[in-house]
Amino acid sequence: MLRAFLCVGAAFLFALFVFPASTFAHVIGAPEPWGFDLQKAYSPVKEVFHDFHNFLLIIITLITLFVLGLLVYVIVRYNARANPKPASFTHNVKLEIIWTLVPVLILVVILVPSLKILFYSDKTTEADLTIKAVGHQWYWSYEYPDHGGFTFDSRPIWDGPATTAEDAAKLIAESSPHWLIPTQQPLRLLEVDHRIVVPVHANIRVLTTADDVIHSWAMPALGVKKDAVPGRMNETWMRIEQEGVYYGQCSEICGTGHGYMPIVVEAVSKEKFSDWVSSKQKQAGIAPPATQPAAEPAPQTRAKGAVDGAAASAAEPAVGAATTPTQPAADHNTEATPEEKAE
Ligand SMILES: [Cu+2]
Repeated sequence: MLRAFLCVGAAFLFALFVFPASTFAHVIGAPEPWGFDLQKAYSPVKEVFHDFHNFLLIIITLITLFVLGLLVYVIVRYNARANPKPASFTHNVKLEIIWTLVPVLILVVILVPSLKILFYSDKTTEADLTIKAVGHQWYWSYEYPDHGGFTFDSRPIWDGPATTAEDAAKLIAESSPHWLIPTQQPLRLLEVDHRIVVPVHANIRVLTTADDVIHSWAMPALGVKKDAVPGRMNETWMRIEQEGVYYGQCSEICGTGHGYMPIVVEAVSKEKFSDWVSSKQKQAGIAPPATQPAAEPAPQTRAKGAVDGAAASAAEPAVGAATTPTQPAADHNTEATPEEKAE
C-alpha cells in the first residue's frame, strides 16, 4: 500500500517538473498538464498581477498562521483539564479596538495597490493599434478598425465533445496554412482555425462586445479578461513582449458551447504583422495604403511593472496602419470573402 502510494507520488512529481517543459516548448502562453500557480506572465499587466498575487499570498499566509497559533494556544492552555476554573469576564475594550482596527488597516494596505492595478489594466492611453473582439454563440469574430476594418471569424477546431481526433486532425491540416507560427501539436479544445495576429512590443487596445449573450475575452498569460456584453463596448489593453502563440478561452458562461470558444493570439514581429495585414486587406477588397509606414518601435514606458509610468509616446500611427484614409470594408459582416471561401 505504502509502496503504491510512493509510486504515485513519484510519478506526480515527475510529471510536474519534467513533463510540462518538454511537451509544449513551442507554445508559450498556454495551460500545462499538471500545472499549478498562475500562468507565466507575458505582458506588463500580468506581471503586476503576479506581484499583487504574491503580496496577497504573504498577507494571507501570515493571517492563517496567526489564527492557527491562537487556536492551538487556546486548545492547549484553556482546555477543561488545564484550566478547570474559567474566567468570567466578557469584555476587553482595548482588545476589541485592536481586533477591529488591525483588519481595517490590512484592508487599506490591500486596497491601495489593488485600485492602482485596476486603473492600470483598464485602458491604455497611447494605443498603437486596436482590435475588436465580438463574441457569438459559440465562436469569436475579430475586426481591425485601424487597418480598414477587415474582419474574420475564429472558430474552434474541437467543436464540442463529439469531435473526434480524426476530425480535428483534418481541421488542423486545413487551418494550419493560416497560422503564422505553426504548432506541432495543437492543444485539444484550445485551437482555432483563424488566429488573431498582433505585433510584439505594441500597446494593443482590445475592444470587446457580443451579439447575443454575455461572453468574456480572457487570455491568462496576458492578464486580460474583459466581458463582452451585447450593446456595449468594453475596453482593455495588452502588450506582448515575446513572439509566440497564446491561448485563452471565453470565461463567462454563455450557453452549451461555452467550453468550445477558445481564443488564440499569435504575437509576431511588426514586419510579419504588416504582411499579414496586407494579405487580409487584399482578401477583404480594401485598397492597400499608398505607403506603408516603417514600423517604429513602440515606446517602452509601459514596460515591466510601470504601474505609474507616465504617458509617453506622441501620437504615433497605428502599427502597419494605412496612412491614406482607408475605404471601409466592402462588406462589414463576418462572412468569408470569396477568396476565403475558395480556399
Ligand atoms: Cu462563453
